[in-house]
Amino acid sequence: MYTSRNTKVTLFNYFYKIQIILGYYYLCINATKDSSCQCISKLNRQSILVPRKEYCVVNNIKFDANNVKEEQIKQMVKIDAGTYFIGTNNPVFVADGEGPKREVVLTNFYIDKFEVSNKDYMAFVSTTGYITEAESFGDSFVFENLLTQNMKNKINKAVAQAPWWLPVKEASWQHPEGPNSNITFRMDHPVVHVSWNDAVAYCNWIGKRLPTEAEWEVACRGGLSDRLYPWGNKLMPNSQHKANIWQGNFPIENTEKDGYKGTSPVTRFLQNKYGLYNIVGNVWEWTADWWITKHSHNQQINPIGPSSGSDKVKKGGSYLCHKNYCYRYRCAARSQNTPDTSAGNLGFRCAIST
Ligand SMILES: [Ca+2]
Ligand SMILES: [Ca+2]
Repeated sequence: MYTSRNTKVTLFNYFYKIQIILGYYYLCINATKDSSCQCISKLNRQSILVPRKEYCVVNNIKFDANNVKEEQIKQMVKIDAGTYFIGTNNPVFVADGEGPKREVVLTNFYIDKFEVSNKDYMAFVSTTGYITEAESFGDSFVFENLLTQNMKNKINKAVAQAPWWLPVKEASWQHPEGPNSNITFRMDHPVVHVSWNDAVAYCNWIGKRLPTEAEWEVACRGGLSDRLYPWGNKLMPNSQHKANIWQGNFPIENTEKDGYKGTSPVTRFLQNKYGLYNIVGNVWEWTADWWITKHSHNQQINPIGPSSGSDKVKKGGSYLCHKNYCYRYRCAARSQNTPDTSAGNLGFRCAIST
């Protein structure tokens, strides 16, 4: 399966050179429409011209917790079956489909305590030889201020309306800021530059799946109701940083008051009563659902989102989020990317059904 993908690399790259131009035009148009946030919600690759194999159709697969190794279960928390609320009637970004507040009924599920780390992903790649889409395409998006001046001097393109996002050649999960960077001292940090397809491939390999958006948000809320964050409504209770986000004047000044300019270890910020870390902040997290912005007010049982679409839902915001720029480190907040998009602030965690 992985070998057949490798044979398409050359073709990907050929068409990519042409389509990246069209891609930036697309990004420019859409960024102009949505001035409320220029995170990476509009950073989408436009270059898939050959049929690709899905590793699975997540929503149609039944997973059995008994098949997942015991040590894996220890790294997860069980969310009990029940009736919960997701969404909000006080949306910050109405166009994102943060509302309305709506009732969902979920069956038992487990979700990872931590974002999937570089160490985790390396185990997958070492075993399977998997090639991520960033590696296939030959580049990925990196936040400018994480690059050395030497690297920036080599790049003459940037994303319209969000010029701090640069397409960096050979940026990948093993080289987050390009070929001269590495993850040697970041093995406990979240894996980044992984597309939705790359995330699904990992989850399948380890016997898990991506959480649905409803599962992710219920997990985020930690048993609280009508709260902004996993721990409550106050961003910094007792003056303590609860998440790895941006402090300072985005995008030119990052005071790093939470201790991190980029990613933090996946074990760093415990955020709610369920025992989840970095469920908001650090890196955005892919969910299984296709993206829509119109939601029914009616109660839904184990909702899995629409059956098809062009973008996948991501949740939680990242180390680049600031209230004045991308106030999306809230449980109800959401954004989207095409399944083949990757960037330096986008990762995932896995779930399983019971
Ligand atoms: Ca930070
Ligand atoms: Ca996160």
